[in-house]
Amino acid sequence: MARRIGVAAAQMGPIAREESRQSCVARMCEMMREAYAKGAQVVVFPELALTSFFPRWYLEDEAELDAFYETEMPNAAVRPLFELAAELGVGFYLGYAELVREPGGGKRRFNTSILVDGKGGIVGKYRKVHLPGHAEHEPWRPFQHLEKAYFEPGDLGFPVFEAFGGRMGMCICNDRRWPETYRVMGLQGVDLVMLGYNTPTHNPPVPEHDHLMWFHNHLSMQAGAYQNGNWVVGVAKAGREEGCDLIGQSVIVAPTGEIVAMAQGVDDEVVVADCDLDRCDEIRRQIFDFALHRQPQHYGLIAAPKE
Ligand code: CDT
Repeated sequence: MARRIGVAAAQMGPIAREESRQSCVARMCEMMREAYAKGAQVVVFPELALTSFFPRWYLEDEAELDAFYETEMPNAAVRPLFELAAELGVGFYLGYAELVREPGGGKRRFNTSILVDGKGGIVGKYRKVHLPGHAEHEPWRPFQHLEKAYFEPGDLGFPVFEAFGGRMGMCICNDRRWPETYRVMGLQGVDLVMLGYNTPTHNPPVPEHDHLMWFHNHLSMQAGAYQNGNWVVGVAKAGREEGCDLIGQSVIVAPTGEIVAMAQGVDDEVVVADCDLDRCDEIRRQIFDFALHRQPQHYGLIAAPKE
């Protein structure tokens, strides 16, 4: 039986600092309806899709910081999205900031995504492993990138979940630039990797790369798809958000590395592709047959602990 699924990349335009979660969820519900009408069975939303990208601000007030996180999922604000998913029979990937309260009063913070099935049930969770940016306030920057202060590295690895008739994987934004991300999921036979991103058009430490932001975005995802023989769906939060420009160009990439659908603008926008998961075999059998050709005895350094 053919393993085809309609996949939607639901790019979001900017989210203002004052925009409520209810408003974000209403925007996502509208896009989910559009995706469903266009034949999608699963919809991919961006990283940190319920709030503005708050790591751009140095926040000293802990209560102010905490307000950007979710302490339970689903919660009241997000429930309409889960209910619509169940009504339409459409699943989704959602990125959000997760706050875990520990019994002793401690707090753990993760940049998280979940995979929800067409019944509105959570089938998988991922916590971002590669956190970019810096841990201290750096006032010389035009905007901060404090992910290293506001999150700890994910502790769940790169799990793969049986859903939508195939093997689904997740990662988040900066993870997409790392070959290990895709390879660890590739070794588990992943068919489709979903990811959301918030990528500024300006990278203060290396402004000479600013004109390459769009190229590096696609380069990473196309390489990850081709080198492991899986589909990749990469979805932006885009546009001018609180004075900071974020790239768009959300894409759906085939296992051959070809872009089969791409968002045109930098606002809320849905693009859909009919993804044949069996196309993964074109690459996994004919080019990168791991069982036949991998030589892991030469790859030890990749997984060796850091010095
Ligand atoms: N959100 C996130 O991870 N953003 C980073 C910005 C790094 S600047 C090159 C990203 O990798 O897109």
